[in-house]
Amino acid sequence: MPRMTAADAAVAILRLEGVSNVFGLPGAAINPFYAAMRRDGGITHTLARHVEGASHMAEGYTRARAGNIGVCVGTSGPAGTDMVTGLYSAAADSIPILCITGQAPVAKLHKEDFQAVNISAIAAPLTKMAMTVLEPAQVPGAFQQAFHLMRSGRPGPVLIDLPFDVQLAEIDFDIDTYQPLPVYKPSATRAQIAKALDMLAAAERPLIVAGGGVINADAADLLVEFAELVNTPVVPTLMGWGTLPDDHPLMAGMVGLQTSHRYGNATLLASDFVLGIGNRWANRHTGGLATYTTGRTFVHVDIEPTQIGRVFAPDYGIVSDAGAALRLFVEVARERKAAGQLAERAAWVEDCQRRRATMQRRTHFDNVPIKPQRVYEEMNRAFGQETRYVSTIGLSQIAAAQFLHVYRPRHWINAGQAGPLGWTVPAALGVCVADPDSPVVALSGDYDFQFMIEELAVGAQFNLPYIHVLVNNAYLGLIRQSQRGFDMDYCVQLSFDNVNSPEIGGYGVDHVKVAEGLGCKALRVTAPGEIGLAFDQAKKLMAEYRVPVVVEIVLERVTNISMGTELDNVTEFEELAARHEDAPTAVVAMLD
Ligand SMILES: Cc1ncc(C[n+]2csc(CCOP(=O)(O)OP(=O)(O)O)c2C)c(N)n1
Ligand SMILES: [Mg+2]
Repeated sequence: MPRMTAADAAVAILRLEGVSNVFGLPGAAINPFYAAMRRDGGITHTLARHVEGASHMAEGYTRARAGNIGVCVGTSGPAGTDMVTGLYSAAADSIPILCITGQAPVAKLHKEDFQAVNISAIAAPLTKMAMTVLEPAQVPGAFQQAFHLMRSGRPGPVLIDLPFDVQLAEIDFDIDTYQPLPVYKPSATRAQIAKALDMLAAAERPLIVAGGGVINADAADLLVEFAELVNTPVVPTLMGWGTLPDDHPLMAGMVGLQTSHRYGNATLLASDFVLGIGNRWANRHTGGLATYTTGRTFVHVDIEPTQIGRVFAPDYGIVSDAGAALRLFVEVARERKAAGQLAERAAWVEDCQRRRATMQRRTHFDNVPIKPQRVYEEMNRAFGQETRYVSTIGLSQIAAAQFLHVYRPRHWINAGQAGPLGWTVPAALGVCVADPDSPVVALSGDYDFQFMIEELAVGAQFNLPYIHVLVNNAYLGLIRQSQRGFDMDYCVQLSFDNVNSPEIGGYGVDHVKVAEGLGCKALRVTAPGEIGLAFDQAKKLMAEYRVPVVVEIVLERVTNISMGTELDNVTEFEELAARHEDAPTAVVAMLD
């Protein structure tokens, strides 16, 4: 039997499970693992500047391509605790990442050894498995199980913690006969699908809600095929945005309190039946449950049995992988169509389209300082359908979801549930590593950008070019807006007079200088007419220098973005679009 260190076995398994990239940074307690990676030679390592950054890079890497699993590696103690936010973000959005940490030697774990922390206990509630491997011979099994769990059922992260002596210990391990464990994904039965279709057939104004589970199952094509067969409009959730292209005639708009469209909410409220597939009824999507559910019937399809009924009791629940369910939905719907048994629904579809063409928000403003709405209009003009957008949280993200367009799955890569500030730069870098060929455009508010700004150096060092649109209002904008309810503007200002950059007029941090200092290119825009030109210039700089290019857009300090407490109670702070010129890049032309 071949003998090798447990660390060598771990690296060999990573390779056999399809890992070719890892994100991380070494420390003494994880050096045996790094030595094994070096001996192997087949894994590309991206050196993060902050361990939390490595964990978000891993998440971006997973989310860019079906089948990818991002791996982040750090040493013992603070490296593991730094990655806890990454585990939370991945768990909250059902994204598998594998987090590998070094640890003090087994015999020292209870002796308060230097940087020994019980990371598997800390990570337990955020992971599908968090294990400090105490026996070297268990290392292969731990890794095999990790991949099985990450890929099975509801996807999510795993942490494996490797004590120093465990990594170095020699074990017997036969790489040649290693086999990944089978993946478990429950599948709906025909009878269940037929029943759900009967319920849909009985409805007059049905909708499909498509969640991130459709993307995780790589089943967007099936979703579109099914929606077309039954001629039923689709509401993508924030995590499911891109499952149906925004210009599809069955796109009904997004629903929710913040990241939503006026026509999406109106259509949901006008519906009498909702078929949710691979979604979680997130509270930013539903708002108050009475408003969301009263007067309509629900079917919920989810891969995780205990998700059915968690938020509210659906009229019917089906436990299934979204892809497996959609394959059957398509099959049974095709048979019913051939038998002339499907409802026609043209009037309802037209109704939804009419709302789309009339209930738009205004984006075309010529103000200086720039109003944020105009930025998204210019982004729609400048960036094509192949663009992958990356963002986390803030007024910037909320407005982006209201105004940008997404045409493909995995082209809106957003920390939808956890929304950790600082996620955007590293996640965008992970996406660039996974897909160097697609244009990547990240979007941050100034605070999100400042959180993990140092990761820009990783993009410069490893030549990971992308465009980072930075909308700067020198405010914790979303929190400023929510403080209106407390009648205060307290601890949310990011503005100050920068003694080195008086020309930026009290907006505080000189992001252009910082980005340049980290080895990136950066441009600043202060007038709406310059935004498009800056994007063109950024594309050229990116191609020439192969580094991240930051386009900072200086916004007006205070803009309130549409949001509310209930689907029927979203406050509009700006004048609405009245004619096409008010929302010139809307996918459906505004009917005056
Ligand atoms: C780690 C973390 N702390 C706090 C928050 C709460 N939070 C959400 S948005 C926000 C302000 C974001 O400001 P900025 O990035 O400038 O975006 P803006 O809303 O101004 O567009 C804060 C503090 C968070 N999401 N994550
Ligand atoms: Mg801000």
